[in-house]
Amino acid sequence: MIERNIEIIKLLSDLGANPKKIGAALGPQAFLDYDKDRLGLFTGIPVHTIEQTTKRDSYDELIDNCKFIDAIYSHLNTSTEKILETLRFNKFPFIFSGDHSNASAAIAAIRANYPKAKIGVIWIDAHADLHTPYTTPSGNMHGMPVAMSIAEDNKNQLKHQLIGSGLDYWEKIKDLGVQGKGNISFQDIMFIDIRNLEPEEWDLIHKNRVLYTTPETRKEQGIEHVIQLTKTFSASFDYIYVSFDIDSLDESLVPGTGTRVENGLSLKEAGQLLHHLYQLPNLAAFEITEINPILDIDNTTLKNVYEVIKDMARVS
Ligand SMILES: [Mn+2]
Repeated sequence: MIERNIEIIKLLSDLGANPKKIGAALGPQAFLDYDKDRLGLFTGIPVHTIEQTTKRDSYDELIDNCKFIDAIYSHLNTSTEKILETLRFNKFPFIFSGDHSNASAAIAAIRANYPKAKIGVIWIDAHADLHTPYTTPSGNMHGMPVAMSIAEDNKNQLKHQLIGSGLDYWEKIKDLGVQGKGNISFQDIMFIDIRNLEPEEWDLIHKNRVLYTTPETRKEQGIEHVIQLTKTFSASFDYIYVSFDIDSLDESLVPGTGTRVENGLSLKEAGQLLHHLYQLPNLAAFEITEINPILDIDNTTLKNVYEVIKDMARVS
Protein backbone atom coordinates (compact mmCIF):
# COMPACT_ATOMS: atom_id res chain seq x y z
CA MET A 1 0.00 0.00 0.00
CA ILE A 2 2.96 2.26 0.54
CA GLU A 3 3.87 2.46 -3.12
CA ARG A 4 1.18 4.98 -3.91
CA ASN A 5 0.50 8.29 -2.24
CA ILE A 6 -2.91 7.15 -1.12
CA GLU A 7 -5.71 8.65 0.90
CA ILE A 8 -8.55 6.49 2.09
CA ILE A 9 -12.03 7.67 1.22
CA LYS A 10 -14.93 5.95 2.93
CA LEU A 11 -18.22 6.47 1.12
CA LEU A 12 -20.72 5.24 3.65
CA SER A 13 -23.95 4.99 1.71
CA ASP A 14 -25.83 1.77 1.14
CA LEU A 15 -29.04 3.41 0.02
CA GLY A 16 -28.47 1.95 -3.43
CA ALA A 17 -28.63 -1.62 -2.13
CA ASN A 18 -31.65 -3.85 -1.60
CA PRO A 19 -33.55 -2.31 1.36
CA LYS A 20 -34.04 -5.83 2.74
CA LYS A 21 -30.28 -6.36 2.92
CA ILE A 22 -28.93 -3.22 4.53
CA GLY A 23 -25.47 -3.15 6.06
CA ALA A 24 -22.99 -2.39 3.26
CA ALA A 25 -22.49 1.08 4.75
CA LEU A 26 -20.71 -0.72 7.62
CA GLY A 27 -18.35 -2.52 5.24
CA PRO A 28 -15.60 0.09 4.88
CA GLN A 29 -14.98 0.46 8.61
CA ALA A 30 -15.31 -3.28 9.22
CA PHE A 31 -12.57 -3.90 6.65
CA LEU A 32 -10.26 -1.23 8.08
CA ASP A 33 -10.79 -2.56 11.62
CA TYR A 34 -10.03 -6.06 10.39
CA ASP A 35 -6.80 -4.77 8.83
CA LYS A 36 -5.82 -2.90 12.00
CA ASP A 37 -5.80 -6.18 13.93
CA ARG A 38 -3.64 -7.84 11.27
CA LEU A 39 -1.02 -6.38 8.92
CA GLY A 40 -2.09 -2.77 9.25
CA LEU A 41 -1.81 -2.19 5.51
CA PHE A 42 -3.83 1.00 5.88
CA THR A 43 -2.47 2.18 9.22
CA GLY A 44 -1.35 5.77 9.27
CA ILE A 45 -2.99 6.70 5.99
CA PRO A 46 -5.25 9.77 6.05
CA VAL A 47 -8.95 8.90 6.02
CA HIS A 48 -11.87 10.95 4.71
CA THR A 49 -15.40 9.88 5.47
CA ILE A 50 -18.59 10.78 3.66
CA GLU A 51 -21.51 9.73 5.82
CA GLN A 52 -24.92 8.72 4.59
CA THR A 53 -27.07 11.49 5.97
CA THR A 54 -30.54 10.26 5.03
CA LYS A 55 -32.31 7.53 6.95
CA ARG A 56 -34.15 4.84 5.06
CA ASP A 57 -37.49 5.61 6.65
CA SER A 58 -37.62 8.83 4.66
CA TYR A 59 -37.94 6.76 1.48
CA ASP A 60 -40.30 8.33 -0.98
CA GLU A 61 -42.65 5.62 -2.26
CA LEU A 62 -43.35 7.71 -5.33
CA ILE A 63 -39.95 7.00 -6.84
CA ASP A 64 -40.06 3.24 -6.88
CA ASN A 65 -37.84 2.81 -9.97
CA CYS A 66 -34.95 4.62 -8.33
CA LYS A 67 -35.23 4.21 -4.59
CA PHE A 68 -33.75 6.99 -2.45
CA ILE A 69 -32.58 8.84 -5.57
CA ASP A 70 -32.83 12.21 -3.82
CA ALA A 71 -30.57 11.09 -0.97
CA ILE A 72 -28.26 9.20 -3.30
CA TYR A 73 -27.85 12.27 -5.50
CA SER A 74 -26.92 14.39 -2.52
CA HIS A 75 -24.45 11.76 -1.27
CA LEU A 76 -22.87 11.37 -4.72
CA ASN A 77 -22.52 15.11 -5.03
CA THR A 78 -20.64 15.39 -1.72
CA SER A 79 -18.57 12.31 -2.53
CA THR A 80 -17.59 13.68 -5.95
CA GLU A 81 -16.36 16.91 -4.34
CA LYS A 82 -14.27 15.03 -1.78
CA ILE A 83 -12.68 12.70 -4.34
CA LEU A 84 -12.00 15.63 -6.64
CA GLU A 85 -10.25 17.47 -3.84
CA THR A 86 -8.05 14.42 -3.20
CA LEU A 87 -7.12 14.22 -6.88
CA ARG A 88 -6.34 17.94 -6.98
CA PHE A 89 -3.86 17.44 -4.15
CA ASN A 90 -2.23 14.74 -6.28
CA LYS A 91 -3.25 11.99 -3.91
CA PHE A 92 -4.47 8.57 -4.92
CA PRO A 93 -8.06 7.96 -3.75
CA PHE A 94 -8.32 4.46 -2.30
CA ILE A 95 -12.07 4.19 -1.97
CA PHE A 96 -14.01 1.92 0.33
CA SER A 97 -17.65 2.28 -0.54
CA GLY A 98 -20.88 0.90 0.85
CA ASP A 99 -22.92 -0.08 -2.17
CA HIS A 100 -21.80 0.15 -5.78
CA SER A 101 -23.84 3.25 -6.69
CA ASN A 102 -20.99 5.21 -5.04
CA ALA A 103 -18.70 4.37 -7.96
CA SER A 104 -20.33 6.96 -10.16
CA ALA A 105 -18.99 9.68 -7.84
CA ALA A 106 -15.44 8.49 -8.37
CA ILE A 107 -15.84 8.44 -12.14
CA ALA A 108 -17.42 11.91 -12.03
CA ALA A 109 -14.53 13.22 -9.93
CA ILE A 110 -11.86 11.80 -12.22
CA ARG A 111 -13.67 13.34 -15.20
CA ALA A 112 -14.01 16.70 -13.43
CA ASN A 113 -10.30 16.67 -12.64
CA TYR A 114 -9.25 15.66 -16.16
CA PRO A 115 -11.96 17.09 -18.42
CA LYS A 116 -10.17 16.31 -21.71
CA ALA A 117 -8.41 13.08 -20.80
CA LYS A 118 -9.12 9.57 -22.01
CA ILE A 119 -10.50 7.85 -18.92
CA GLY A 120 -10.96 4.10 -18.89
CA VAL A 121 -12.87 2.05 -16.32
CA ILE A 122 -12.22 -1.58 -15.39
CA TRP A 123 -15.36 -2.90 -13.72
CA ILE A 124 -14.86 -6.19 -11.86
CA ASP A 125 -18.33 -7.39 -10.92
CA ALA A 126 -20.77 -10.26 -11.36
CA HIS A 127 -23.13 -7.58 -12.72
CA ALA A 128 -22.80 -4.86 -15.34
CA ASP A 129 -24.72 -2.26 -13.29
CA LEU A 130 -26.13 -0.92 -16.55
CA HIS A 131 -29.72 -0.63 -15.45
CA THR A 132 -31.57 2.65 -15.48
CA PRO A 133 -34.79 3.78 -13.78
CA TYR A 134 -36.46 2.92 -17.11
CA THR A 135 -35.34 -0.73 -17.12
CA THR A 136 -34.61 -1.73 -13.51
CA PRO A 137 -36.31 -4.85 -12.16
CA SER A 138 -35.68 -3.79 -8.53
CA GLY A 139 -35.39 0.00 -8.32
CA ASN A 140 -32.13 -0.46 -6.40
CA MET A 141 -29.66 2.11 -7.64
CA HIS A 142 -26.54 0.01 -7.06
CA GLY A 143 -27.53 -1.63 -10.35
CA MET A 144 -27.19 1.69 -12.19
CA PRO A 145 -23.78 3.37 -11.65
CA VAL A 146 -22.38 2.47 -15.07
CA ALA A 147 -25.49 3.86 -16.78
CA MET A 148 -25.19 7.00 -14.65
CA SER A 149 -21.55 7.47 -15.70
CA ILE A 150 -22.35 6.96 -19.37
CA ALA A 151 -25.54 9.06 -19.06
CA GLU A 152 -27.52 6.24 -20.64
CA ASP A 153 -31.31 5.93 -20.28
CA ASN A 154 -31.80 2.78 -22.39
CA LYS A 155 -35.28 3.93 -23.34
CA ASN A 156 -35.23 1.44 -26.24
CA GLN A 157 -35.81 -1.23 -23.61
CA LEU A 158 -38.27 0.82 -21.59
CA LYS A 159 -40.06 -1.07 -18.82
CA HIS A 160 -41.24 1.86 -16.66
CA GLN A 161 -41.93 5.52 -17.05
CA LEU A 162 -40.01 8.06 -15.02
CA ILE A 163 -41.68 11.32 -14.07
CA GLY A 164 -41.64 14.08 -11.49
CA SER A 165 -38.83 14.38 -8.98
CA GLY A 166 -37.44 10.95 -9.88
CA LEU A 167 -36.81 12.22 -13.39
CA ASP A 168 -35.32 15.48 -12.11
CA TYR A 169 -32.84 13.66 -9.87
CA TRP A 170 -31.93 11.10 -12.55
CA GLU A 171 -31.08 13.96 -14.93
CA LYS A 172 -28.94 15.56 -12.21
CA ILE A 173 -27.16 12.30 -11.38
CA LYS A 174 -26.20 11.82 -15.05
CA ASP A 175 -24.81 15.36 -14.96
CA LEU A 176 -22.31 14.86 -12.13
CA GLY A 177 -18.76 15.45 -13.36
CA VAL A 178 -19.21 16.99 -16.78
CA GLN A 179 -22.52 18.50 -17.74
CA GLY A 180 -24.61 17.57 -20.74
CA LYS A 181 -22.90 14.27 -21.59
CA GLY A 182 -21.53 11.15 -19.99
CA ASN A 183 -18.31 11.11 -18.00
CA ILE A 184 -17.30 8.07 -20.01
CA SER A 185 -18.62 6.33 -23.12
CA PHE A 186 -19.35 2.67 -23.79
CA GLN A 187 -15.91 2.35 -25.39
CA ASP A 188 -14.27 3.47 -22.15
CA ILE A 189 -15.36 0.58 -20.00
CA MET A 190 -14.30 -3.02 -19.71
CA PHE A 191 -16.28 -5.52 -17.65
CA ILE A 192 -14.54 -8.41 -15.94
CA ASP A 193 -16.29 -11.67 -15.12
CA ILE A 194 -19.86 -10.47 -15.62
CA ARG A 195 -22.34 -13.30 -15.34
CA ASN A 196 -25.68 -12.13 -13.98
CA LEU A 197 -27.25 -9.58 -16.34
CA GLU A 198 -30.73 -8.84 -17.56
CA PRO A 199 -31.48 -8.78 -21.32
CA GLU A 200 -31.74 -4.95 -21.22
CA GLU A 201 -28.12 -4.78 -20.09
CA TRP A 202 -26.86 -7.32 -22.63
CA ASP A 203 -28.64 -5.32 -25.30
CA LEU A 204 -26.59 -2.22 -24.43
CA ILE A 205 -23.38 -4.23 -24.27
CA HIS A 206 -23.88 -5.88 -27.64
CA LYS A 207 -25.27 -2.86 -29.42
CA ASN A 208 -22.38 -0.70 -28.25
CA ARG A 209 -19.73 -3.40 -28.64
CA VAL A 210 -18.59 -3.08 -25.06
CA LEU A 211 -15.54 -5.07 -24.04
CA TYR A 212 -16.18 -7.78 -21.43
CA THR A 213 -15.04 -11.11 -20.09
CA THR A 214 -17.17 -13.82 -18.49
CA PRO A 215 -16.29 -16.80 -16.28
CA GLU A 216 -16.00 -18.81 -19.53
CA THR A 217 -13.26 -16.48 -20.79
CA ARG A 218 -11.36 -17.05 -17.57
CA LYS A 219 -11.94 -20.79 -17.41
CA GLU A 220 -11.10 -21.44 -21.04
CA GLN A 221 -8.14 -19.11 -21.38
CA GLY A 222 -6.95 -18.49 -17.85
CA ILE A 223 -6.78 -15.42 -15.64
CA GLU A 224 -3.47 -14.51 -17.34
CA HIS A 225 -5.39 -13.99 -20.55
CA VAL A 226 -7.91 -11.76 -18.76
CA ILE A 227 -5.00 -9.80 -17.29
CA GLN A 228 -3.52 -9.45 -20.76
CA LEU A 229 -6.82 -8.04 -22.01
CA THR A 230 -6.87 -5.44 -19.23
CA LYS A 231 -3.29 -4.55 -20.14
CA THR A 232 -4.21 -3.89 -23.76
CA PHE A 233 -7.32 -1.98 -22.73
CA SER A 234 -5.62 0.22 -20.14
CA ALA A 235 -2.74 1.12 -22.44
CA SER A 236 -5.00 3.27 -24.60
CA PHE A 237 -6.16 5.54 -21.76
CA ASP A 238 -4.58 8.44 -19.90
CA TYR A 239 -6.20 7.38 -16.63
CA ILE A 240 -7.77 4.17 -15.38
CA TYR A 241 -10.33 3.65 -12.65
CA VAL A 242 -10.68 0.18 -11.17
CA SER A 243 -13.88 -0.72 -9.36
CA PHE A 244 -13.85 -4.04 -7.52
CA ASP A 245 -17.27 -5.30 -6.45
CA ILE A 246 -16.64 -8.21 -4.11
CA ASP A 247 -19.57 -10.09 -5.64
CA SER A 248 -17.19 -10.78 -8.54
CA LEU A 249 -15.76 -13.41 -6.20
CA ASP A 250 -17.47 -16.77 -6.16
CA GLU A 251 -20.60 -16.89 -4.01
CA SER A 252 -19.01 -19.49 -1.72
CA LEU A 253 -16.33 -16.97 -0.72
CA VAL A 254 -18.49 -13.97 0.11
CA PRO A 255 -21.53 -14.69 2.27
CA GLY A 256 -21.27 -11.04 3.34
CA THR A 257 -22.42 -9.32 0.19
CA GLY A 258 -25.89 -8.55 -1.05
CA THR A 259 -26.04 -10.18 -4.48
CA ARG A 260 -23.92 -13.32 -4.58
CA VAL A 261 -23.48 -15.19 -7.85
CA GLU A 262 -21.99 -18.60 -8.56
CA ASN A 263 -19.13 -19.25 -10.93
CA GLY A 264 -17.06 -16.27 -9.75
CA LEU A 265 -13.38 -15.50 -9.30
CA SER A 266 -11.27 -17.48 -6.87
CA LEU A 267 -9.22 -15.61 -4.26
CA LYS A 268 -6.06 -16.40 -6.17
CA GLU A 269 -7.46 -15.17 -9.49
CA ALA A 270 -8.78 -11.96 -7.96
CA GLY A 271 -5.50 -11.36 -6.13
CA GLN A 272 -3.48 -11.88 -9.32
CA LEU A 273 -5.74 -9.61 -11.33
CA LEU A 274 -5.80 -6.82 -8.76
CA HIS A 275 -2.07 -7.09 -8.16
CA HIS A 276 -1.55 -6.39 -11.84
CA LEU A 277 -4.12 -3.59 -11.98
CA TYR A 278 -2.77 -1.89 -8.89
CA GLN A 279 0.63 -1.57 -10.62
CA LEU A 280 -0.79 0.22 -13.66
CA PRO A 281 1.12 3.48 -14.04
CA ASN A 282 -2.01 5.32 -15.19
CA LEU A 283 -4.25 4.08 -12.37
CA ALA A 284 -6.07 7.14 -11.00
CA ALA A 285 -8.16 5.61 -8.22
CA PHE A 286 -9.27 2.25 -6.88
CA GLU A 287 -12.51 1.19 -5.25
CA ILE A 288 -13.63 -1.81 -3.27
CA THR A 289 -17.33 -2.12 -2.64
CA GLU A 290 -20.34 -4.13 -1.37
CA ILE A 291 -18.85 -5.66 1.79
CA ASN A 292 -21.82 -6.24 4.08
CA PRO A 293 -20.77 -7.26 7.62
CA ILE A 294 -24.40 -7.84 8.69
CA LEU A 295 -24.74 -10.62 6.12
CA ASP A 296 -21.29 -12.05 6.81
CA ILE A 297 -20.81 -15.39 8.57
CA ASP A 298 -17.91 -15.63 11.05
CA ASN A 299 -15.98 -12.93 9.20
CA THR A 300 -15.61 -15.26 6.20
CA THR A 301 -16.04 -12.41 3.74
CA LEU A 302 -13.64 -10.08 5.55
CA LYS A 303 -11.06 -12.83 5.78
CA ASN A 304 -11.34 -13.73 2.09
CA VAL A 305 -11.41 -10.17 0.78
CA TYR A 306 -8.44 -9.41 3.00
CA GLU A 307 -6.49 -12.21 1.31
CA VAL A 308 -7.22 -10.61 -2.05
CA ILE A 309 -6.18 -7.13 -0.95
CA LYS A 310 -3.00 -8.51 0.64
CA ASP A 311 -2.17 -10.14 -2.65
CA MET A 312 -2.95 -6.94 -4.51
CA ALA A 313 -0.66 -4.92 -2.23
CA ARG A 314 2.20 -7.38 -2.18
CA VAL A 315 5.54 -6.08 -3.42
CA SER A 316 6.28 -8.09 -6.53
MN1 LIG B 1 -21.83 -3.93 -8.74
